[in-house]
Amino acid sequence: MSEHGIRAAAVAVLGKNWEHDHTVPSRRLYPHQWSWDSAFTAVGWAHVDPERARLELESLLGAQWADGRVPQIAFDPGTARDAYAPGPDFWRSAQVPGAPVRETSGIVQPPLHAVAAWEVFRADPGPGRAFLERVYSGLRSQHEYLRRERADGDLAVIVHPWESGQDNCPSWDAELAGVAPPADALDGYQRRDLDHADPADRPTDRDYAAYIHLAGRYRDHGYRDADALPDHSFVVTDPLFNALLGWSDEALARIADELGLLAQQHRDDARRVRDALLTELWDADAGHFFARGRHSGRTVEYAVGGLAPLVLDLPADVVDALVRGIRGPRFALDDRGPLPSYDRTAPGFDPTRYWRGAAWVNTSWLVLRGLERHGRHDEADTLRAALLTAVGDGFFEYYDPLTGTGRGSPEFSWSAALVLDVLARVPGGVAR
Ligand code: 9WN
Repeated sequence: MSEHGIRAAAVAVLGKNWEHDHTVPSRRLYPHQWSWDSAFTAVGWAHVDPERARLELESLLGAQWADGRVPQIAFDPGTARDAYAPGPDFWRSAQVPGAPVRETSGIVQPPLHAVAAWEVFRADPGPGRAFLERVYSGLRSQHEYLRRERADGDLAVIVHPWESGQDNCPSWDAELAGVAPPADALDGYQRRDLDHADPADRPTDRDYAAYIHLAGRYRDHGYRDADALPDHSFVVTDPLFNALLGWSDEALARIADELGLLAQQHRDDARRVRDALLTELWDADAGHFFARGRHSGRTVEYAVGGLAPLVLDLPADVVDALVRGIRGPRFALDDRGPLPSYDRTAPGFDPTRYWRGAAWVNTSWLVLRGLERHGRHDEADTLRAALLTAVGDGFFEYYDPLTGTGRGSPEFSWSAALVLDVLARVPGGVAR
């Protein structure tokens, strides 16, 4: 398909998934508003309809909690309460002091939102400046929440695999091994995802039992981190989550500069996250960033999230090692499709199961941005071509990295949105 055809098809997918003030990730599988999906989608909308991009981020921030957390899911009051599980009746946010009027889940997702807000501003600076004024304090308190309640030194922890955005990534297996859901954890629970997706692609029931158990325990502590975390069995420091925190700190600094506010704190935060990623999660021998569990220690799993720190300002030797990994057998960069979510050479690699091998557009887009930042234009051009090849047959939720076949939801919002961004950037990383 021509670039013109891809662009038109991507705009059509976003239009179909638009729901009064936000974009659903997928009409059937994910019929509400998801946190990091909205950030990715806003980046795409910025190229074709900046007003929708602004609405997307502002509607999500309208569901922010008083403590600053931006919820993983903001439920659409017009959608059936049982259309997605676990739904609002499981999370019960309405019973929590400080939760917004709109019902939400109680966990978070990777904080890409300040980056998205900055890109939305740059696409349309006229109305964009007032938009930045409206969103800045919410974005700042999102970061303050993570640093206050989720601190692991200068990094932030996640307390549920869903908070990573990479739900069943093998990097969580060791920490999840210590989670002991009761045998009846899924009794009375209907996995609505299996109504719409191939069970062979989705997380297993065993993983789901742990997800529900962990979420229920966190909820039963009133989502108060100080109460919940001391004996919480899943506490992980994830390189992707923290890379996006640091990247968004940089964006907050630019936003503060634009608004004539003090930006130095944000620059210091960004530097501290970068330095801590290098001292805490970088493995120079392996040439990869690895996640670390509070109980299980450092995992040696080569997940695509371990490449995400490329979006930050890194030393040249670290960039060189990451690029070698991208080109090597584990990620096998070529122009046929996105990078696998997990090491192709690992025994547990599964090319179609969600975050255990399946290739996603969003993580490749992050790596692409990182390669551009570091002037690795050959690899960036290959990845750009790979993304455009993949979506030629549709904006799927994920792709089989061995065959290029699209899988999961066929009209998936961030796949369309991020390809709009790819098309708007010429090879070499300069915006068109
Ligand atoms: C749980 C919406 C979300 C993405 C995640 C992806 C998947 C949900 C699920 O879909 O997670 O949040 O039910 O599996 O893993 O990254 O935000 O698109």
